[in-house]
Amino acid sequence: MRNDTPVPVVEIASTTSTPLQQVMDLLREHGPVIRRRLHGRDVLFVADPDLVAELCDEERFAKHVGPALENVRAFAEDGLFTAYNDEPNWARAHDVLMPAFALGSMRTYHPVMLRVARRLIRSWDAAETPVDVPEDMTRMTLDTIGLAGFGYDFASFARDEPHPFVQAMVRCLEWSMHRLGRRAGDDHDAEDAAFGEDAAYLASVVDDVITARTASGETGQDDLMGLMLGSDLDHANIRNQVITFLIAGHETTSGALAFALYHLVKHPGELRAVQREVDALWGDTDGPEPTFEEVGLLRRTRQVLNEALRLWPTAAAFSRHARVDTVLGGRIPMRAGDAATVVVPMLHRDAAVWGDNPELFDPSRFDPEAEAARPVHAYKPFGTGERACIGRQFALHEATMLLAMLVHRYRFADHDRYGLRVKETLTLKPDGFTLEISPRTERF
Ligand code: MNH
Repeated sequence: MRNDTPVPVVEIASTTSTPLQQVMDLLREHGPVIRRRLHGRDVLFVADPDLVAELCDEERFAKHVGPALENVRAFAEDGLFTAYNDEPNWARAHDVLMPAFALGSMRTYHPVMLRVARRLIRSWDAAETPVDVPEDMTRMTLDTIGLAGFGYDFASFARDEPHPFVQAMVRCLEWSMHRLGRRAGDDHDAEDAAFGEDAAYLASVVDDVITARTASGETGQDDLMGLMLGSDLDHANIRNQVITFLIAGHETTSGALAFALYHLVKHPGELRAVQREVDALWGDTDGPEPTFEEVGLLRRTRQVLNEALRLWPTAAAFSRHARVDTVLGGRIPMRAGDAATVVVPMLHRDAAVWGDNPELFDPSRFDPEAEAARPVHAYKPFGTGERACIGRQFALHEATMLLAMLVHRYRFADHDRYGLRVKETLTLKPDGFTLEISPRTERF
């Protein structure tokens, strides 16, 4: 794009239930940077890799808590994800919790992750009907973060319906997303009252989690809860962190797993490639006991997840604001405080970076040589800089192990020829994706 090309201005209301995919379409139509006039606000949406690289410069830009995250603040307040950069509790909690996410800490979580992976397998072994993939991935990731982070068992596989915490959380996320599309003058009292009840319920579950832990006397444990109870974080902030981690710690990982299975089922050759990898490791062992080190060896499986997160990064947008008056890309003036939103799925489809078939699912894009040849800011499923995802290693360890165990154990049948519908609840999931499963009888 020439340097003096004006930024297209688009005025289209957002009353859709898939606002992110609407923005993706607008970027496809108008080019990789647009200004959108939305309900009296002006939002700059960016997918151009050079502009995103500038937005990732921590000297000039910082995380922006935009309207969407402001709405999430209504129930997560100053938790890590929604805290303002200069809110003292962000740095305080970040310092307290960082050690729990160092690569070495994953070793500590490994046994719990394995235990919960087994729950999913037991449930799938017993399942007679097609399984609901996103729902079961959510059971798995919620139980994992509950147990690994807080020693609390949601026991999701013992329930027919998703845990009420999940239901309330999804409604809170939907409320915060739909609130963005509100028009002035409409009456939303009933929605807001229902939201208030859900938010209060989330807080009450979290208070139970905290009480259970303090009552057990095991406050010295070095998981997230132990670190926080042993710190000078106050009760209100600990509650906000627990809500934050219970949500951020499972919702996106389960979506990533569901998309990965979706792509594998649609690309049998890629499925065979990961099966070959796990068979080489575990052969005909019926119930392998993956070790921590083995998960690190599952290169192809990890590449499948990376590629799933390229096409459908489950936390699909993040925002940045200018620290000082500046000019983005030499042509877009921004005042200090002005914000831009990175539309990650479109960044991840840029043809100059990803080649002329960016829609194609191709895990070999994450071969080490291909990765090394790419600009560093071309792939951003976990955000950027100081406020990037703290749980990245956690998510990738958990998801890689589970995906490997599933492809080792099951054959998958795309029994209803599923056509992808991406559901948006601030995060992304393949809506209504079910699979018929049976034991694998022959291995490579
Ligand atoms: Mn996570 C921040 C994506 C898994 C906890 N996460 C972010 C951001 C993205 C993101 C993007 C930055 C948002 C922004 O800039 O506004 N996170 C993901 C994805 C997965 C994921 C795609 C899984 C796949 N995240 C996890 C897990 C945990 C977690 C697992 C916890 C165990 N994430 C967080 C927290 C933050 C965050 C906490 C906020 C960090 C901060 O601002 O200090």
